[in-house]
Amino acid sequence: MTEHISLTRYLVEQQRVHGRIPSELRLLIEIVARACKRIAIQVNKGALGEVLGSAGSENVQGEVQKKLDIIANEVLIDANEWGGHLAAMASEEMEGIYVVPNRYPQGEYLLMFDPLDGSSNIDVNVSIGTIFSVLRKPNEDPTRIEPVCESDFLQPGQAQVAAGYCIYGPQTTLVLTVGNGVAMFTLDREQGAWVLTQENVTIPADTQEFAINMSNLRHWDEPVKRYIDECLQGREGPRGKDFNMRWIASMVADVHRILTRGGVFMYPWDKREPNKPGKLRLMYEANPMGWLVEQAGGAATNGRQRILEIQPTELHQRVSVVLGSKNEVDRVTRYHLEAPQAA
Ligand code: AHM
Ligand code: MG
Repeated sequence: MTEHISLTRYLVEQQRVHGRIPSELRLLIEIVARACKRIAIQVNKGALGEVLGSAGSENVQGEVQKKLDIIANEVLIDANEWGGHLAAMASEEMEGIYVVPNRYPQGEYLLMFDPLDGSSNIDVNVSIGTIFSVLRKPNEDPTRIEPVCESDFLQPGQAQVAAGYCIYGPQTTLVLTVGNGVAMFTLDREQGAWVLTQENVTIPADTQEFAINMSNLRHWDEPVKRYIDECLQGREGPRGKDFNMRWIASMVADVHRILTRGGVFMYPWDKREPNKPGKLRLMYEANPMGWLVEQAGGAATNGRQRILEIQPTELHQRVSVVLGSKNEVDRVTRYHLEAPQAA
């Protein structure tokens, strides 16, 4: 019989063998995983649970909130505020940070999340997910008296101590890194348990599959046009091979495919809103996904710079994203560096 390794056992062994996870961080990860189970239940109910459709409100980014965006955000906050492991949380759905209320002890970690990524897929029953990123509160100076604040979150992605996502698809899968490779856990619904189903996830360095919203082609910058145009020329073009395209419109699902069989995902800067560096958010989308991809042997850049090295200046900062199979990401990055920089 195959031995089932639970999430708890995996984390305990990471702690014991690799000395990676202090018990408070283990508690944090387990609580996030439990919250994802609750979100999965709501997602599965769909129309029966009256969770579909718009909530009739907008978030700080001016995007219409779906009912499930708000439900997932509340589930994550309720699950995490009492454990004593966190100082504060930040979310795509909240303008400012959420400081752990005074009635609970404050811990040393900071949690960020996109509670429900791929919102446009909810009502059409296509895969969606929850993305999370964990940082340590900086300046652990015992004499510090100022309360935790937004600037404590503004750390580059390479400071993350844990990151992952949960995909709500045909299976519910939790994908996690604590800096020692990437592990995948599938939700066993009969047991209510997360079971380790893949360890040492590896992205092949080469690929013949790209993911980009092609309808934005006319708005892209030259290096992105050059790369995609070469892919589209297939076997007859400079790449000498045919490429396939996939676009699920949920970063979680596109990244999950790339972690499973390789590929390159791009959400580049475009001319529609030239003042925005990109569509996706750095702190709770690009950083955790970038770290997972790097931990699986892939690469993640904004076209010019490694995503994990970007010094954030705002909580809801946006960024251009190129991630996945290393040789393709390196190529796209080279095309950007060779081109004159856009104004
Ligand atoms: P969301 O966090 O509001 O759901 O938006 C982010 C999503 C990504 O998951 C996905 O890659 C992209 O936006 C889809 O964009 P588009 O609408 O251009 O297909
Ligand atoms: Mg998102």
